[in-house]
Amino acid sequence: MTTSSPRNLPPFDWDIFCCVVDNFGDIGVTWRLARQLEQEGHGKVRLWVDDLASFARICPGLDPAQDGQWVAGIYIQLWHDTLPADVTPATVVIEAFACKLPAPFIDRMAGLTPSPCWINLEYLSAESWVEDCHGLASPQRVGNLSLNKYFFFPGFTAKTGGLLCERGLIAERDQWQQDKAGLAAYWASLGLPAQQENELRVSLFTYESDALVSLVASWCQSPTPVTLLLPLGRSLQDVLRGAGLEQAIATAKAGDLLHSGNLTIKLLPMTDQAGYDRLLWSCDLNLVRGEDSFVRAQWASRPFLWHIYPQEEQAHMVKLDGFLDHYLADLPPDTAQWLRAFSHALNQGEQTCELWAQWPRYNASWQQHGRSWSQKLLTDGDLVTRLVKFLESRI
Ligand code: TRH
Repeated sequence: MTTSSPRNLPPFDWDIFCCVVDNFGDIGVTWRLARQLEQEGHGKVRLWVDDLASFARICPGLDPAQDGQWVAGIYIQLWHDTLPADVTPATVVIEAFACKLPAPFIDRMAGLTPSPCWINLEYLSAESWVEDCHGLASPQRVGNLSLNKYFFFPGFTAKTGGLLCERGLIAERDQWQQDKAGLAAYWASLGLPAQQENELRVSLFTYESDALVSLVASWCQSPTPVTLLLPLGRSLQDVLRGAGLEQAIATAKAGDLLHSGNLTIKLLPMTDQAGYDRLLWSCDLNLVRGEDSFVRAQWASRPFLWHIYPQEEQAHMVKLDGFLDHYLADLPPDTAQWLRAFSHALNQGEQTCELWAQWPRYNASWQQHGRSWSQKLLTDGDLVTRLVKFLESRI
């Protein structure tokens, strides 16, 4: 189960294990966590990833052919069946999303004194049970030893682990959003003119949904211009169908600029995460998905719609409503009702034309809400601050 490799690696403070289930969310979250820990001075981080090709899509500096490599100050180790012979577990070992650590690695953890602090970083959910489970210990038997594994749940309330948000991110966002010349230069870098006074700019990074077809059709018929920024991916077909541009599906590529009625569609390549954040900060409305883009849309402080990752037996709708209960709590009841109906329609593939027709009525209060919401989320600190505090009370 082990191979030797002369690598002269430093002792690590953090080992983070990530199994890429599908798409980019698992690696997206762990990569942000790794960088934030390193950049904010919490020590040396090693990130174990089982799929470097997916990772490279959001991290252009990564070479998927390397077994081990340093990127942005993080040591990235390809996680395969064979554990490097010289591996010593770090002080803190994070198993992301219950990804199951390799048994020989757990044996080595158990052989250390003091043993590493073992954290299972869970998926984000706004459901109320999360508060009861956050921070709980689960004793694990390793030979005749016992190691505690702690459940760490991200979340939206003080009794959870909070959300990933880098120090300085909010100030950077504010500066970006206030810098008119900078924004014009950004749009120009994407091959677009500066935004017109009455124009709406929307980013869209969702899964497939029939709801997109009717939404995009509404934008085509909008009395004012709409520009859609569309990173190439799973929503392409529905979007182009909605725009009546089926013939462009087969040949669509990043950089293309398409027109239908009052809608302009700009197809974008995937960028690194900082580039995606800037896209979210620049748009008036963001359609996002999964876990990480969903959180980042909240830091953009702009209206957003969440296309949640679909689960069996509609379990995701319970999660969606759990979030909406928090998110909509401070909005006027009619705005809240409309937004809930809109979120349900997007997630259940229903018609959205009539819902979209209400946008001019609710847009202003939604915009305003975006700002207060992002401030409220940080009242009790970001995820890394809470994680470090949690560990201090355990180590
Ligand atoms: O990609 P996702 O759908 O990921 C997931 C996974 O499927 C996972 O298994 C599931 O459990 C989880 O969703 C809920 O959505 P997410 O989480 O938004 O991740 C996308 C990542 O891609 C995010 O880190 C942002 C990043 N990204 C870029 O870095 N550049 C880009 O251009 C774009 C469009 C996204």
